[in-house]
Amino acid sequence: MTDASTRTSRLDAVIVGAGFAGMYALHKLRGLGLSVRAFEAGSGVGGTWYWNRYPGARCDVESLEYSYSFSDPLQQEWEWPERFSAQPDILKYANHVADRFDLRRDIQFNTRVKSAVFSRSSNLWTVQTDRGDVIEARFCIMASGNLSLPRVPDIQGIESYKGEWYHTGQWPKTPVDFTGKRVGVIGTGSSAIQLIPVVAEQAKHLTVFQRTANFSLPSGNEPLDPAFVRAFKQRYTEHRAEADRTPFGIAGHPPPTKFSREATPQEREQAYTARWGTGGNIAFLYAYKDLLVDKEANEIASDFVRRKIRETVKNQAVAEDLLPNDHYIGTKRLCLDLGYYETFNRDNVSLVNLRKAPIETITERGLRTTQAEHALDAIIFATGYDAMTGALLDIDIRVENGPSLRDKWAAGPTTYLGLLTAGFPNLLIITGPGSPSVKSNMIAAIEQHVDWIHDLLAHVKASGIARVEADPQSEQSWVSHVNDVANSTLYPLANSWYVGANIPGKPRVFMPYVAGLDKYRVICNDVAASGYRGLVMER
Ligand code: FAD
Ligand code: N01
Repeated sequence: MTDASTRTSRLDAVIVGAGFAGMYALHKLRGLGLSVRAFEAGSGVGGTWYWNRYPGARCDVESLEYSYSFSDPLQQEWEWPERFSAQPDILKYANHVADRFDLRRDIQFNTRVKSAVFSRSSNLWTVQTDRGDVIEARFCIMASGNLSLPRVPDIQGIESYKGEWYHTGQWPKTPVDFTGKRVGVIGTGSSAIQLIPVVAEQAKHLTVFQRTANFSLPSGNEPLDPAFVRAFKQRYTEHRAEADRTPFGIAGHPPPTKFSREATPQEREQAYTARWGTGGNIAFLYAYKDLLVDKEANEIASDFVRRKIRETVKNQAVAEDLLPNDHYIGTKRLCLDLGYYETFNRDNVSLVNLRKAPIETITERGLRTTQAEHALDAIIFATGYDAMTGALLDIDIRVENGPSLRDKWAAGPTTYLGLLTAGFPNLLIITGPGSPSVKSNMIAAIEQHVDWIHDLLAHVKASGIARVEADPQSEQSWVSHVNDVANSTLYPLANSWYVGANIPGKPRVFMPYVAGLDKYRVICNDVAASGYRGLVMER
């Protein structure tokens, strides 16, 4: 593996991050004849899939969809082994893409960008890294990820703990063997729900510390049938075009035609039963048009899943603790699992309901709640991320003699289209707050963003423009629109990372744009066709 370790001091564009966003941005911007370099904190490509090596990690959007569409030869030649592929296979794919498009020569690994300061007199960003690089660049492209800053909660006593501890988003490269160990998992989000069944198979005893019960559906994962894949690939291009016209960037699920109230109880039962276990959270949420906007409709779907939990978990006291009752189904990321609820039927697994017995402290030997001390050889923090804004605000981004991005976003992030933020010229954000990103197939969202940024930079180059930034009024209108759309749904009601509720002190702002990737794409195309309405450009 070669590493672009020579330090160029002047570039057209710096890209922060070499996950799926940074890799594609590098590929596309090279095509404009720009000098570009990506800086990546990890030692390899893949982003999420480089860091999340925890047992059980896999995608929840089917692999034939959760993959790049920009190159037909790539999508034709790549063979996914499973419907929802596991992390090692997704990382293999990322490495294949890096090799196939010769990306590594312009990626500097093991390098964290610490600051980026824009000068309005030179129209250049000065970017500094933790390895002492100082780079001047006209454009700064933030591909730093919105689930890339792992968060270990401030639980007192952690420094005194004598056992091993891990965070799912910073998993060691060498597999961890939990055989014969007493393991504790803190959290029951998507990461935990994937990890728990696998670790339970190994550990002597697994204790799951749950603060908020979550909804999960059986994924129905299975090896991909070669005949199915052959047929799928024959119409890959049409399939991707169809996906572009859907809210989630995923084709193959007919959009709902009925409201829940228009169906009889028997019809609803049939609809949810047909979707249970067939895989895909989209299929489930697509049962009726109003599932994510109408409380009553949602409650019926939520109740269906609660019944399934009661039927699956033998110990009814444990089942009751596992019943989600603090949010509407789908308003937090709807998890997919492989035997999550079944795992609680194992003799070596126990559940601690932290609502009844909150954590008091981590001790030398394990973890103490208000009711008991749990001796643990290992603790796994499946406690999530400082999402959407964390990685961006971790970098000191500022304009010379002006406020920093941290100052500007102190009350919550504001952007135009999720792509630019007023007052920070020549800064482009991929999957930023105010974009559909996490509410869609993220690779589809990434491709749409990068293509739009590519076209903007082509326009800037052709027109001799030195500085491009969002107009503050247009940004304000976009923020209001994002809020209006969110407030017409049930999403903002949940205490999720979509509103920053998982980080104490983070302003409560609903960050994703939930009108759908299809509608968003039309808006972005329209902005470009209008000569970039809402952007201020200076020569
Ligand atoms: P990332 O993959 O997060 O890459 C960002 C990169 O930037 C990282 O490698 C990071 O090291 C680097 N970086 C950040 N800050 C700096 C800095 N200051 N200096 C240098 N480097 C920096 N989405 C889906 O649509 N479907 C799924 O099935 C799905 N599954 C997921 C499973 C897990 C476990 C997680 C955590 C997320 C999942 N997601 C999924 C969301 C996933 O993050 C995106 O799909 C996608 O991989 C994001 O790509 P990215 O390049 O934007 O960001
Ligand atoms: O993180 P999360 P995640 N004490 O924030 C708990 C994507 N993803 O890594 O709900 C006790 O969802 C917290 O409890 P509560 C996907 O987009 C996808 O699991 O805050 N518990 C919660 O249970 C996902 O949404 C896949 O009360 C504490 C958990 O930790 C996103 O990444 C797989 C706590 C955190 O859940 C993040 O998922 C994995 C504390 N102090 C990830 N602090 C796929 O399947 C936090 N918790 C594709």
